[in-house]
Amino acid sequence: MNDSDICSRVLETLMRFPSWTLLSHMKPDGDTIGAASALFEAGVKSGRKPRWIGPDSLPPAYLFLSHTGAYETVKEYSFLDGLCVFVDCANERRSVVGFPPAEGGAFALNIDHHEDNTLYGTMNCVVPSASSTSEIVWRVLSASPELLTPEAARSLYTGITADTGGFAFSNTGVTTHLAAADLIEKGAKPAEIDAALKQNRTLAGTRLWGAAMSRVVTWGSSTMPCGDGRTAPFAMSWLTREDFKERGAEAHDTDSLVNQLLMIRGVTFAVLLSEGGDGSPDNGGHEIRVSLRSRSGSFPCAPVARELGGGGHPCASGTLMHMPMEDAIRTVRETVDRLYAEWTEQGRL
Ligand SMILES: [Mn+2]
Repeated sequence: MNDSDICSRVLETLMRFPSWTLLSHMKPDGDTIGAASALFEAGVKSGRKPRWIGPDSLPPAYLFLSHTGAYETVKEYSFLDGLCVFVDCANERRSVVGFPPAEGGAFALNIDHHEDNTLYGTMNCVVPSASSTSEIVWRVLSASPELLTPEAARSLYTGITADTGGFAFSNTGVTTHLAAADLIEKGAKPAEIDAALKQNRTLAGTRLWGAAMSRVVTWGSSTMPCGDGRTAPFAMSWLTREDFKERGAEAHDTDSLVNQLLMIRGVTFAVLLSEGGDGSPDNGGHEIRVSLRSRSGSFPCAPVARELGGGGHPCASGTLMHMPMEDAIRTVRETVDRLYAEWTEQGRL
């Protein structure tokens, strides 16, 4: 079955169920929020009563999108029936804990673009060639234009810009721009969306970025040394709990900060470590969120993330580490160096 067949079957499936539960992934990003917001709108337009849940609260920057007020933070469930739509979740553990539920006869529809998606759904609509889940949802809803309202168009355009870094990453393709053009025609306003997403950094967040920028380090490897006119390919920075506290900054203030490290000349691989939690053993102890980005087609960051217990895309991935910051910094750096050396040895670079 080709991608457009799958997309039309998704629409049929959606229309078969009178109640929908939309599930977004943990630490929700623009894509899972935009795509779910548009599906919620489509549900309302087609006379359904959708519900929208996820394990973490939505970042304030996205609250301008429709139906975000209906979003519920739910950590765990034991009962689910009707249609459950997993939105942008590579595996079922990325969303609310408890799937498959002990009770209820839920039909799981898995709509995603991660290439490591585990196909956990009753029905899987996984299109790795799509820039974003929002792009897939655009294809799905396009077959029924009355569902693609100006509000839905705004949400999907937001999801696509978020996952493509504003049409800049290598996942941006012809279809991405066709989708964007169609969404503008349907009522999405690029400048309004850009202002909502980008002109909203707090002063505390700005100062936090300053702290991360001022301590960034770069390094080479035994096979790609610095010097001799070559620049270091790896960059790393970190933020401790104290950094956040001193400036009154919050966890979501680091959103997209790691991408800035990729703007250093010569850098193709960037890492940001950011400390969360309260550090007490009762609450899980140390919690370091690791964000990885790669611009190099030959050395993706997903294998590094997997080695550290996480996952993601070739150009953007992440993991969570439970150890003191100094140990996490050392472990990440050693893992990058080791994998890079291995890949060089295997002639993959
Ligand atoms: Mn996505």
